[in-house]
Amino acid sequence: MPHGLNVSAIREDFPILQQMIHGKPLVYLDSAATSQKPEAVIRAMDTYYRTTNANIHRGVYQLAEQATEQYEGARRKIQKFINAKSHREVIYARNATEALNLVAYSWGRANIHAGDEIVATVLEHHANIVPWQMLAKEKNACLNFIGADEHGELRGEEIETRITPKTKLVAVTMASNVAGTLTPLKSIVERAHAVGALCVVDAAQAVPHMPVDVQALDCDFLAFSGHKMLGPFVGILYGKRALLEKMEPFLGGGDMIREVHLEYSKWNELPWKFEAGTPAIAEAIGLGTAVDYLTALGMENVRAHEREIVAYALDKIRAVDGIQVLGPRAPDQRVGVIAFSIPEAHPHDVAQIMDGEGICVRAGHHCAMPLHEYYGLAATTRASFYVYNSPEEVDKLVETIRKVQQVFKT
Ligand code: 7TS
Repeated sequence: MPHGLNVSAIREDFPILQQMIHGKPLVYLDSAATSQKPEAVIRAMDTYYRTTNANIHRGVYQLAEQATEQYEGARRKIQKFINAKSHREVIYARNATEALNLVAYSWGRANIHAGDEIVATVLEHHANIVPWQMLAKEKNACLNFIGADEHGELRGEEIETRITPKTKLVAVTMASNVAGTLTPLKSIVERAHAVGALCVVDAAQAVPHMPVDVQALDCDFLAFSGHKMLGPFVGILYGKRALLEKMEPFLGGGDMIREVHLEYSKWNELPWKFEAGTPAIAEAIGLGTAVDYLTALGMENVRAHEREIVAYALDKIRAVDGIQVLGPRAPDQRVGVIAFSIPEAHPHDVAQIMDGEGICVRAGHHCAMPLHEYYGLAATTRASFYVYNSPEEVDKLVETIRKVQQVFKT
């Protein structure tokens, strides 16, 4: 195995994959929406509730100290995983969406003014469009988009022309959840900084699938979701410390303060200034365990496995007559997401027939309506892959695509 992942051994770690759906083995091809969880993550959360459950940061008794240690320990694992300089740069959020909204609210509302430009791309998930639309509307700023070509690759020249001296913020995905495109992030960050703008990266489809080093990228903010990387429902915002220090809090309440008086309050230090109220403690601990699991597999190996499986799937799916596949042609330029359209069948019908075979795929616009509009498609069917998917499962997917074509043959 050139990539060093033993998929059949990995599958044994995922209890959910052991079941049958409609009498067929479950083939889970929707990890871009949420990944499955290994036994170790489920156990970490279960153990927390059985043995350690207490609120953090406030108790002096042993359980509370242990809970705090585990919650903060998980933060340090995540810090190391993305190579952040300090644990103070790693903020727990509800999900990637909330992490991006935190930037729009706390940084955006103080730093975007009338006439400023915010630049995003047509590849973005709604989570990296709508907060900027809201901000632009409130501030009378302008929201511009870098376009893509027919293969879902960003137009290089537009990185230069759209990001201008008026640009204050560039919001860009690292990997598209529909086209699968890996964007030229390094040059986008460099261009943003060259005009004095900041760059916020939506890495929801990248951090789970490849090594991501925030210092090497030099991005200012980076958001991702624990639930797409074998962990539970919790998200992360990375931000450069100097920026976070200057920002006002997002939500107000307990834990994010140092002092509260009736007339005024003083904020807590980083990262807790951005963590108001009791957080998702068990989830944070579970994410720490997911990071351990991925680290043990090796993120280079995870990437190599997905590159292999997506190359295999692209070949097989493209060989089917009359199918339209979105995204870059080269597997090196994409993550393990393949959205496709079978012209004679509606994606919901495709997904339903797939379900009958035990195959989970997603149908719809995948929270990327503008990208579908850009390509003149109302919806697509999407298969997405992760560490537990095998070539045999790709074969089942392709077999079922052919079955769909038979059913809808005119
Ligand atoms: N950004 C990207 C690129 C995503 O793919 C998603 C979720 C998000 C942000 C938001 O993540 P959340 O955890 O805050 O919801 N993507 C998908 C998907 O493709 N299908 O369901 C959710």
